[in-house]
Amino acid sequence: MLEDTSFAIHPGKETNGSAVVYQDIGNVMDFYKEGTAYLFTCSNGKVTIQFYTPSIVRITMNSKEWPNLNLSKSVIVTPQAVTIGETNTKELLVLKTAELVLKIRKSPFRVAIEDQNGRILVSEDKQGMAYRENGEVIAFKKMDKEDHFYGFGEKSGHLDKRGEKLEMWNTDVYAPHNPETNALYESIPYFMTLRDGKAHGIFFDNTFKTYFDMKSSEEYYSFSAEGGQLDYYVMAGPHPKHVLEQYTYLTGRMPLPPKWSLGYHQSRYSYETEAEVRELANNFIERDIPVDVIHLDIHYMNGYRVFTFDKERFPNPEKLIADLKEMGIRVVPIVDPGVKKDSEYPIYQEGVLEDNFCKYIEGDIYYGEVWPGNSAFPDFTEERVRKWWGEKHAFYTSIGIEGIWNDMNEPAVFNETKTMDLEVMHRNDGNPTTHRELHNVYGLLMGKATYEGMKENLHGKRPFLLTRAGYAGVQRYGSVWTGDNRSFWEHLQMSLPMVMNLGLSGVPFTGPDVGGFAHDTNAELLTRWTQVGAFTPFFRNHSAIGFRYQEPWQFGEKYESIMKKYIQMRYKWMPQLYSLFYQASKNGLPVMRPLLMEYPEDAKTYNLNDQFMLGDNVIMAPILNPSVTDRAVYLPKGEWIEYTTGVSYEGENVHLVHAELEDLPIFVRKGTALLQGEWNSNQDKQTKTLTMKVYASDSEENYSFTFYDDDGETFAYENGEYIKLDIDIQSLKGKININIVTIEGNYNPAYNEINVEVVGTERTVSVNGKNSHTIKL
Ligand code: MIG
Repeated sequence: MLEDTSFAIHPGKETNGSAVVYQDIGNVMDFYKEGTAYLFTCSNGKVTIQFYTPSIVRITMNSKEWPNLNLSKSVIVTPQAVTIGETNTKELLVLKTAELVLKIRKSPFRVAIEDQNGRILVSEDKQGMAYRENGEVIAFKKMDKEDHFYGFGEKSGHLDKRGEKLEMWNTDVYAPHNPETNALYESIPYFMTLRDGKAHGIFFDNTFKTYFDMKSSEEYYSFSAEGGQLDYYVMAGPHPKHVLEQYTYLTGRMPLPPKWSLGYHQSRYSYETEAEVRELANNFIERDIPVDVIHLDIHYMNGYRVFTFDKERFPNPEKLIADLKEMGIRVVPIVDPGVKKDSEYPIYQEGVLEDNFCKYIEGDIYYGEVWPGNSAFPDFTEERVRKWWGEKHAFYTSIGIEGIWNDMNEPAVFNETKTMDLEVMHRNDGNPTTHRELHNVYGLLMGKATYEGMKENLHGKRPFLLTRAGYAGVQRYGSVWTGDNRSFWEHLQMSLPMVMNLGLSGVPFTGPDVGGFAHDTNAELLTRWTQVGAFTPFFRNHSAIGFRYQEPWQFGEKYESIMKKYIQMRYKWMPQLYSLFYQASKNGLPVMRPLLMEYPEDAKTYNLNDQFMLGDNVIMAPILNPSVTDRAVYLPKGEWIEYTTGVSYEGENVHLVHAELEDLPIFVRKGTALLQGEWNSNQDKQTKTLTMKVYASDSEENYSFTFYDDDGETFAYENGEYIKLDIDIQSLKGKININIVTIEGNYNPAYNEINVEVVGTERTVSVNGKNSHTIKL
């Protein structure tokens, strides 16, 4: 029965005019505090409010019973002991921490959240929190004229999602990846709102199909789910960087990846034989094109059975892997979740006998058609099954494999719905529930099983995981590529906001298939894309069966030499990149960022899609169109130097820059510094000469940054085997003062000093007060 507080809204043409009826949560009848939670009994449901830190609050609504606060697959922390001030009047309950003020109106129940300065972060629209008889839950929030929305994980379209309606449902989308294709492989129901230079975040931790609607109204936006609880966290910011630190405090940060995984990856669906892989590797060596990883797509397996090699195509994988490793190249094989139904296949036998596959409630195994034919799917929602799957990876690690590529883990199934039957009942560690509820976390949990299993099997070496599907928190296990794009200029363009929004969603290690997956690429597109790829966090060239091969040498010497230059540049920039990855592992900040992250006060950055930053001081302005050699570049506040030409540019200005096919415009902010290594050879990728380029400023500037390094492949850094320098740089008239604020760790790198090189006008340089151009380590 719906009470009189129910209301109807007309979300627009989509419903053909028929109203959708929601039940409002109603009035607060009673509330009390228990432990860290405030519990409210309302006329039409129950609500809890918990503070996780002074700047993070969680609100959970359940229409029937007390909210279950232990369902999260993403949140890895519990509430801290936060000091809360409390003022209770007849109309209002005010809860105050050092960072947040919650004004809870009682009739009807509505929450307005402000920061300690009275800045409103979120306030509920007149409709508040509500639900429908079909189980849908929804929150309506007021939308400000100045609100801009970012994050939302992996989405097509532009950076700012105002005016969009987004759906979260992990989906294998071979085509088309159009601007309106918004359910893709990853679902990260999280976003950041930027309003007048200040930011806050909302994480809607609901694993059902969810929607975010910033389109239907100019007065309010909403987020909703097909079922479950309305369960969301508000993060106070106020800087976009704070929001990301707060969000990744909740959902975790990426562990330091192995350094080799930051190199260039070459892939193809598929390199089909050992001979082909050897020839490919030789090509890289002979041409002196850097490569760290060759991926093996599904053809390496025996009839697409995971944890097998095809004996004819790959007669001696162990030898292949050892030989490639000598050449400085690692092999990463693909592993899909589908296990072929074949009673003579050990993985299938074990899976059935040990009861590890997803089943219907009645007990029948769910079978779906995927590459191996009819297949069963491990129930990754169960710890026991994750362990089993993880242990199976000894098959790979025992022959020298250190990285795994998880595909098809939405899970994708070749049928009408593209996925598993929604009625399948997952075990879910003792809390059984349907695939409808857990669909969006299947990939995350496969990633967890794989990463943890690989880590265990590698005995101290860092595993690398590449995963297609995921949910909030996926950064704890792997890197993400953006799936089956196509060799279109439009897809090169779209990859920038896509990767930037993934970065704003806590996932720093991402990138698209460079050159485009489906469709035939062409020389110019591949060259421009490789220039961009050299600076995206994940850098892999991958292409589909039946389309043109797109290794860097496929289009002749002219293009090869340009691509080679940029792939080598990737390695020259490795010390800089690795230091940024270190930061990401510490505070969750993305390696590749939109400009708005560094310049939130500057409205010109709010929907700047065709430029990006690497860290806090470098702007890339690639050419993203065919036959084009000029483009406009917006440079924010400060003075900038173009990396290759050394030309200076004024900030807060749009400049027209020229870039021939061999040029990628890169701008470094004056007053800052860049760490540069060198390219030696595939067999020897270690930096031996480390240079710090200081971009001298003419006005007084201070810049602080951290340089980090370690062995790049083990967990020895956890025991102090690293080197970390906090460096301050002061640009003064005619002078650069470098101060090593702290130096930490006992790792001995191959270089024993950092050479300081000043870019710009002549300066005297001092290190810790003494005239010198070297930092001794
Ligand atoms: O149904 O393994 O996105 O990268 O090459 C296609 C074959 C399955 C989809 C992946 C793609 C991979 C391909 N896979």
